[in-house]
Amino acid sequence: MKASRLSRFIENRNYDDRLARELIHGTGWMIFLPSVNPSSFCIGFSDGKERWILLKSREQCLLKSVLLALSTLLFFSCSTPETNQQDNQATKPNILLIIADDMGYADLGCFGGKANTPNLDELAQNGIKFTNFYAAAPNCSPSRAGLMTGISPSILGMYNYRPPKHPMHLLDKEVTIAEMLHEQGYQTGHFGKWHLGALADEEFDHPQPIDQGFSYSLGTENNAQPSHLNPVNFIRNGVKIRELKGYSCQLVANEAISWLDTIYREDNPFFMYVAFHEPHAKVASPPELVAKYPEFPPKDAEYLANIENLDLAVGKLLTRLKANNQFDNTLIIFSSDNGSYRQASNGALKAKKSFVYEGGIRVPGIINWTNKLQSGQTIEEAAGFVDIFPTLAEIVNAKVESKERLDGTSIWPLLKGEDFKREKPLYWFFYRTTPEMALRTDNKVVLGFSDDTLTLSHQFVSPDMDYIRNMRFTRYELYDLEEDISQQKNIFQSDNEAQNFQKSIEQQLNQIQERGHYWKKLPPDKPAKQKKQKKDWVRLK
Ligand SMILES: [Ca+2]
Repeated sequence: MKASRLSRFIENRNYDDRLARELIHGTGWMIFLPSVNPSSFCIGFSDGKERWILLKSREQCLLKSVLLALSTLLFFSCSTPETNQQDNQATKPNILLIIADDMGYADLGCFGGKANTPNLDELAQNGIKFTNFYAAAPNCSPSRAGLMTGISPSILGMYNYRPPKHPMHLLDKEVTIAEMLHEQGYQTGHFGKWHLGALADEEFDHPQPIDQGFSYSLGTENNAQPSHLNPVNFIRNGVKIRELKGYSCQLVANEAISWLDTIYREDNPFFMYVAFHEPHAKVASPPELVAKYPEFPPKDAEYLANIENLDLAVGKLLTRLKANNQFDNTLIIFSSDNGSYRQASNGALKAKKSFVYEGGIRVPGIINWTNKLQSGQTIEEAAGFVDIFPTLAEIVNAKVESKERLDGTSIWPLLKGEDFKREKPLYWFFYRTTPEMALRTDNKVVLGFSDDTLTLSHQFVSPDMDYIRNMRFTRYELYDLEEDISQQKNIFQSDNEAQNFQKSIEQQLNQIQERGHYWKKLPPDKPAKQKKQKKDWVRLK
């Protein structure tokens, strides 16, 4: 049974007394499933039909304790689709999507960085390195929403990063990579940061990883707390767990390996979404790795060691795949959800995390698939997060409903060395900083400034929605990225095609304003004293 359908049963509180009685009297067979709500749990009852009941833990606590021991094993026998199981392994690749959090364009060794990253460097060397690879937004939540759906986060309504206890989330109706692959017979697992909505929070009825296509999940709603070391806020399949000992990236890699060893069944291909928390602040790194960077100030050494620790965790995962002869037929994608908050980590790029200048959005991009892709390639064509969904859909031959909603284009022809034509320009919208929007066509990027006087609370608050709906650009910048990667020479006044670029970005803004999800119930505005001036990169510098 499809996980999202199960969640709808849970949402509908589809409680059936007769089924409950049969269950308790032991006819038929039953499956325990962790519920999205930690105070309740769900029991599946099979009598040839897919019927499900929800029991509250207080009412049935004894039953729960007996069933808990059976849960993990049986959970997966339920959530695996029944079709396409026989020939998937031969025809479809395993897919491993690895995302770093706040890693800059120039952090990895193979991108000229100072951190020691042999595993990711080797992955790039034996695969494809993208030098113009883009996150979907300059911040966590919107970028991950674009990655999961192939749709611009501003259309999805993910206009901002998602603060704790906030209504904004990736809507259940959106189809994620995990849902698309699950339908194609993939066994799916999420490991690490989520940041697409509230996790295991009774106050918010947000779709959980299981509702978005992941049949297994261990991770956090947002960042590892109190830091990467011994995090206390991990949630496994809807259940909050206690402090875990160790560093976040190693814990996440260990869980992914454990999933492969004990839960994954090799008659299906797998999709693993590994979203490391590193190197997002608060950084914590093993002292022996920090000691390898004595020439750097302590804070920088801690950051670089953090990148190295992430690389070691990636190496551990790859070693596991190689040991089981799974590496060669695994399509591996590595990137970061936005640019670094550390300027040096973005190399020559202008600005950093939260800005739509290149430093906020251009990130490392590596794709490796030994069985199919030529090694040692460098691709300069612009590509990015929103392209991943259509690319994977093409590779696994999945039918995409509402294809016209996709903002990304399949880069499968590009990966194979064939002609590639982007269907829609890449663009980035982030209203909390200025410029508010960037749109790239070939080598040129146009930026729009609203020059508003909006002051900002830290949250996405009620007046912001109307600001997004009504804002207008009052000035523009244009850069030729092939000539000017650092965006130092604004050619808007001199470029012959400037008016066309202006028209393109205005039209795209209009589409956001017409089609972007409208949040009706947002937190109220904050008192003026809690507000900050909107960040402007030029003024900041
Ligand atoms: Ca981030």
